[in-house]
Amino acid sequence: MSTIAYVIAGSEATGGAGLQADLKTFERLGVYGVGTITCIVSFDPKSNWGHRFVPVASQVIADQIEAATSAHSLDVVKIGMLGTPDTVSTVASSLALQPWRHVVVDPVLICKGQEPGAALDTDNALRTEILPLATVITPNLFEAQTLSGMDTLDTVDDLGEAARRIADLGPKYVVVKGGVGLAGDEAIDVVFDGQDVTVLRAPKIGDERVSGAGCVFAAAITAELAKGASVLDAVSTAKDFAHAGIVGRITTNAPFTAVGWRDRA
Ligand code: PXL
Repeated sequence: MSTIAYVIAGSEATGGAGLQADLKTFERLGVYGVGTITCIVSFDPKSNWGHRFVPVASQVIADQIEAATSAHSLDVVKIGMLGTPDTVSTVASSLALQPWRHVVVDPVLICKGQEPGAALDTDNALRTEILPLATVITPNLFEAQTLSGMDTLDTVDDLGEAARRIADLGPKYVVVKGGVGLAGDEAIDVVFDGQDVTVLRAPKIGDERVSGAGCVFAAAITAELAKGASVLDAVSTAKDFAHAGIVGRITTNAPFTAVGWRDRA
Protein backbone atom coordinates (compact mmCIF):
# COMPACT_ATOMS: atom_id res chain seq x y z
CA MET A 1 0.00 0.00 0.00
CA SER A 2 1.32 3.44 -0.88
CA THR A 3 1.62 6.14 1.70
CA ILE A 4 -0.42 9.21 0.81
CA ALA A 5 -0.04 12.81 1.96
CA TYR A 6 -2.50 15.60 1.29
CA VAL A 7 -1.98 19.33 0.86
CA ILE A 8 -4.44 22.21 0.74
CA ALA A 9 -2.54 25.27 -0.54
CA GLY A 10 -2.15 27.94 -3.18
CA SER A 11 -0.68 27.49 -6.64
CA GLU A 12 2.49 29.52 -7.28
CA ALA A 13 2.99 29.84 -11.02
CA THR A 14 6.81 29.83 -11.14
CA GLY A 15 6.83 26.43 -9.44
CA GLY A 16 9.07 27.37 -6.51
CA ALA A 17 6.56 27.66 -3.68
CA GLY A 18 3.01 26.65 -2.80
CA LEU A 19 1.30 23.49 -4.00
CA GLN A 20 3.88 22.80 -6.71
CA ALA A 21 6.74 22.74 -4.17
CA ASP A 22 4.62 20.67 -1.78
CA LEU A 23 3.78 17.96 -4.32
CA LYS A 24 7.40 17.76 -5.52
CA THR A 25 8.52 17.35 -1.91
CA PHE A 26 6.01 14.55 -1.30
CA GLU A 27 7.21 12.75 -4.42
CA ARG A 28 10.90 13.09 -3.50
CA LEU A 29 10.20 11.66 -0.04
CA GLY A 30 8.42 8.66 -1.53
CA VAL A 31 4.86 9.66 -0.70
CA TYR A 32 1.92 9.84 -3.13
CA GLY A 33 0.69 13.45 -3.14
CA VAL A 34 -2.85 14.73 -3.42
CA GLY A 35 -3.48 18.50 -3.68
CA THR A 36 -6.34 20.97 -3.35
CA ILE A 37 -5.87 24.50 -4.73
CA THR A 38 -7.10 27.41 -2.60
CA CYS A 39 -5.83 30.33 -4.68
CA ILE A 40 -3.65 31.17 -7.65
CA VAL A 41 -0.59 33.38 -7.20
CA SER A 42 1.13 34.64 -10.37
CA PHE A 43 4.14 36.85 -9.67
CA ASP A 44 4.19 39.87 -11.99
CA PRO A 45 7.50 40.23 -13.88
CA LYS A 46 6.42 43.71 -15.06
CA SER A 47 5.93 44.94 -11.53
CA ASN A 48 8.94 43.79 -9.50
CA TRP A 49 7.55 40.25 -9.28
CA GLY A 50 4.75 41.46 -6.98
CA HIS A 51 2.01 38.96 -6.07
CA ARG A 52 -1.10 38.75 -8.25
CA PHE A 53 -3.57 36.81 -6.14
CA VAL A 54 -6.84 35.19 -7.22
CA PRO A 55 -8.88 33.16 -4.69
CA VAL A 56 -10.62 29.99 -5.82
CA ALA A 57 -14.40 30.03 -5.14
CA SER A 58 -15.35 28.43 -1.80
CA GLN A 59 -17.59 25.83 -3.42
CA VAL A 60 -14.79 24.77 -5.76
CA ILE A 61 -12.43 24.33 -2.80
CA ALA A 62 -15.05 22.30 -0.91
CA ASP A 63 -15.62 20.17 -4.03
CA GLN A 64 -11.89 19.45 -4.37
CA ILE A 65 -11.64 18.43 -0.70
CA GLU A 66 -14.71 16.22 -1.10
CA ALA A 67 -13.17 14.53 -4.15
CA ALA A 68 -9.77 14.02 -2.51
CA THR A 69 -11.09 12.72 0.81
CA SER A 70 -13.67 10.45 -0.84
CA ALA A 71 -11.17 8.88 -3.26
CA HIS A 72 -8.41 8.27 -0.68
CA SER A 73 -8.13 7.46 2.99
CA LEU A 74 -6.25 10.56 4.04
CA ASP A 75 -5.15 11.15 7.60
CA VAL A 76 -2.25 13.60 7.31
CA VAL A 77 -2.73 17.02 5.72
CA LYS A 78 -0.66 20.13 5.23
CA ILE A 79 -2.39 23.51 5.12
CA GLY A 80 -0.49 26.17 3.16
CA MET A 81 -1.68 29.53 1.88
CA LEU A 82 -5.44 30.10 2.28
CA GLY A 83 -5.61 33.81 1.53
CA THR A 84 -9.15 34.91 2.45
CA PRO A 85 -11.42 34.56 5.51
CA ASP A 86 -13.97 32.70 3.34
CA THR A 87 -11.34 30.16 2.31
CA VAL A 88 -10.25 29.72 5.92
CA SER A 89 -13.86 28.95 6.95
CA THR A 90 -14.42 26.59 4.01
CA VAL A 91 -11.25 24.63 4.75
CA ALA A 92 -11.96 24.53 8.51
CA SER A 93 -15.51 23.16 7.90
CA SER A 94 -14.29 20.57 5.39
CA LEU A 95 -11.51 19.40 7.73
CA ALA A 96 -14.06 18.97 10.52
CA LEU A 97 -15.87 16.29 8.49
CA GLN A 98 -13.32 13.58 9.34
CA PRO A 99 -10.62 12.81 11.93
CA TRP A 100 -6.98 13.63 11.11
CA ARG A 101 -3.88 12.05 12.60
CA HIS A 102 -1.89 15.18 11.77
CA VAL A 103 -2.75 18.65 10.51
CA VAL A 104 0.45 20.54 9.64
CA VAL A 105 -0.14 24.28 9.28
CA ASP A 106 2.27 26.63 7.53
CA PRO A 107 0.67 29.91 8.64
CA VAL A 108 1.30 31.96 5.49
CA LEU A 109 0.18 35.34 6.83
CA ILE A 110 1.07 37.87 4.21
CA CYS A 111 0.81 37.86 0.45
CA LYS A 112 2.15 41.11 -1.00
CA GLY A 113 -0.72 41.47 -3.52
CA GLN A 114 -3.40 41.59 -0.84
CA GLU A 115 -4.91 44.60 0.88
CA PRO A 116 -3.50 44.84 4.42
CA GLY A 117 -7.09 44.98 5.79
CA ALA A 118 -8.01 41.73 4.05
CA ALA A 119 -4.78 40.14 5.28
CA LEU A 120 -5.69 41.09 8.86
CA ASP A 121 -9.09 39.42 8.52
CA THR A 122 -7.40 36.32 7.16
CA ASP A 123 -4.92 36.30 10.06
CA ASN A 124 -7.74 36.45 12.59
CA ALA A 125 -9.69 33.71 10.83
CA LEU A 126 -6.59 31.51 10.68
CA ARG A 127 -5.93 32.07 14.38
CA THR A 128 -9.46 31.22 15.51
CA GLU A 129 -10.53 28.56 12.98
CA ILE A 130 -7.40 26.72 11.82
CA LEU A 131 -4.85 26.92 14.66
CA PRO A 132 -7.01 24.90 17.09
CA LEU A 133 -6.99 22.04 14.52
CA ALA A 134 -3.20 22.05 14.05
CA THR A 135 -1.02 19.30 15.46
CA VAL A 136 2.10 20.99 14.05
CA ILE A 137 2.56 24.65 13.07
CA THR A 138 5.67 26.08 11.39
CA PRO A 139 5.76 29.90 11.67
CA ASN A 140 8.75 31.88 10.43
CA LEU A 141 10.13 34.75 12.48
CA PHE A 142 7.55 37.27 11.28
CA GLU A 143 4.62 34.87 11.63
CA ALA A 144 5.81 33.81 15.09
CA GLN A 145 6.03 37.44 16.17
CA THR A 146 2.52 38.15 14.87
CA LEU A 147 0.93 35.03 16.35
CA SER A 148 2.70 35.30 19.74
CA GLY A 149 2.13 39.05 20.05
CA MET A 150 5.79 39.50 21.07
CA ASP A 151 7.51 42.77 20.09
CA THR A 152 10.80 41.28 18.93
CA LEU A 153 12.35 37.86 18.46
CA ASP A 154 16.12 38.25 18.70
CA THR A 155 17.42 35.21 20.55
CA VAL A 156 16.91 31.44 20.71
CA ASP A 157 15.18 31.96 24.06
CA ASP A 158 12.77 34.38 22.36
CA LEU A 159 11.94 31.70 19.75
CA GLY A 160 11.18 29.26 22.57
CA GLU A 161 8.96 31.77 24.35
CA ALA A 162 7.08 32.55 21.10
CA ALA A 163 6.57 28.81 20.54
CA ARG A 164 5.10 28.43 24.05
CA ARG A 165 2.69 31.33 23.48
CA ILE A 166 1.58 30.01 20.07
CA ALA A 167 0.93 26.58 21.62
CA ASP A 168 -1.66 28.32 23.82
CA LEU A 169 -3.66 29.00 20.62
CA GLY A 170 -4.13 25.26 20.05
CA PRO A 171 -1.31 23.59 18.09
CA LYS A 172 0.27 20.60 19.86
CA TYR A 173 3.75 21.16 18.40
CA VAL A 174 5.14 24.55 17.43
CA VAL A 175 8.22 24.83 15.21
CA VAL A 176 9.54 28.42 15.06
CA LYS A 177 11.99 28.94 12.20
CA GLY A 178 14.75 31.47 12.88
CA GLY A 179 15.93 31.34 9.25
CA VAL A 180 18.21 34.07 7.95
CA GLY A 181 16.40 36.67 10.08
CA LEU A 182 17.97 35.50 13.34
CA ALA A 183 21.51 36.86 13.79
CA GLY A 184 24.46 34.44 13.62
CA ASP A 185 25.93 31.81 11.30
CA GLU A 186 23.31 29.17 11.97
CA ALA A 187 19.73 28.59 10.79
CA ILE A 188 18.09 27.78 14.11
CA ASP A 189 14.67 26.24 14.63
CA VAL A 190 13.01 25.48 17.95
CA VAL A 191 10.42 22.77 18.49
CA PHE A 192 8.05 23.07 21.45
CA ASP A 193 6.16 19.84 22.21
CA GLY A 194 3.88 21.21 24.93
CA GLN A 195 6.53 20.63 27.57
CA ASP A 196 10.09 21.02 26.33
CA VAL A 197 11.89 23.12 23.75
CA THR A 198 14.34 21.34 21.43
CA VAL A 199 16.79 23.45 19.41
CA LEU A 200 17.82 22.35 15.90
CA ARG A 201 20.81 23.98 14.19
CA ALA A 202 22.33 23.94 10.70
CA PRO A 203 24.84 26.25 9.02
CA LYS A 204 23.15 29.15 7.18
CA ILE A 205 23.44 29.02 3.39
CA GLY A 206 24.01 32.68 2.52
CA ASP A 207 21.82 35.37 4.02
CA GLU A 208 19.05 35.70 1.43
CA ARG A 209 15.53 34.45 2.02
CA VAL A 210 14.62 31.60 -0.32
CA SER A 211 10.95 31.78 -1.32
CA GLY A 212 9.43 28.32 -1.09
CA ALA A 213 11.85 26.97 1.53
CA GLY A 214 9.12 27.22 4.19
CA CYS A 215 6.66 25.36 1.95
CA VAL A 216 9.20 22.59 1.33
CA PHE A 217 10.01 22.33 5.06
CA ALA A 218 6.35 21.95 6.13
CA ALA A 219 5.62 19.58 3.22
CA ALA A 220 8.59 17.40 4.20
CA ILE A 221 7.33 17.26 7.81
CA THR A 222 3.93 16.20 6.42
CA ALA A 223 5.43 13.47 4.21
CA GLU A 224 7.49 12.06 7.08
CA LEU A 225 4.48 12.08 9.42
CA ALA A 226 2.46 10.27 6.73
CA LYS A 227 5.18 7.59 6.72
CA GLY A 228 4.83 7.23 10.51
CA ALA A 229 7.75 9.28 11.86
CA SER A 230 7.51 11.00 15.23
CA VAL A 231 7.10 14.78 15.06
CA LEU A 232 10.68 15.44 16.21
CA ASP A 233 12.14 13.00 13.68
CA ALA A 234 9.90 14.45 10.94
CA VAL A 235 11.08 17.99 11.72
CA SER A 236 14.72 16.91 11.78
CA THR A 237 14.48 15.14 8.40
CA ALA A 238 12.57 18.13 6.99
CA LYS A 239 15.35 20.47 8.11
CA ASP A 240 17.97 18.34 6.29
CA PHE A 241 15.69 18.10 3.23
CA ALA A 242 15.07 21.87 3.06
CA HIS A 243 18.79 22.53 3.64
CA ALA A 244 19.65 20.27 0.67
CA GLY A 245 16.95 22.05 -1.38
CA ILE A 246 18.42 25.48 -0.64
CA VAL A 247 21.94 24.24 -1.47
CA GLY A 248 20.56 22.85 -4.76
CA ARG A 249 18.39 25.89 -5.59
CA ILE A 250 17.78 26.70 -9.24
CA THR A 251 18.33 30.01 -11.03
CA THR A 252 15.05 31.57 -9.82
CA ASN A 253 16.32 30.93 -6.27
CA ALA A 254 13.67 28.22 -5.78
CA PRO A 255 14.71 25.30 -3.58
CA PHE A 256 15.34 22.01 -5.37
CA THR A 257 16.18 18.83 -3.52
CA ALA A 258 17.85 16.51 -6.00
CA VAL A 259 17.83 12.71 -6.07
CA GLY A 260 20.46 11.42 -3.64
CA TRP A 261 20.14 14.47 -1.35
CA ARG A 262 20.57 12.36 1.74
CA ASP A 263 24.05 11.20 0.67
CA ARG A 264 25.14 14.74 -0.06
CA ALA A 265 23.65 16.37 3.07
O1 PXL B 1 6.21 30.83 0.44
C1 PXL B 1 4.93 31.22 0.82
C2 PXL B 1 3.92 30.95 -0.25
C3 PXL B 1 3.00 29.95 -0.08
N1 PXL B 1 2.04 29.68 -1.00
C4 PXL B 1 1.97 30.38 -2.15
C5 PXL B 1 2.87 31.42 -2.40
C6 PXL B 1 3.88 31.71 -1.43
C7 PXL B 1 4.85 32.76 -1.68
O2 PXL B 1 4.90 33.35 -2.69
O3 PXL B 1 2.78 32.11 -3.53
C8 PXL B 1 0.91 30.04 -3.13
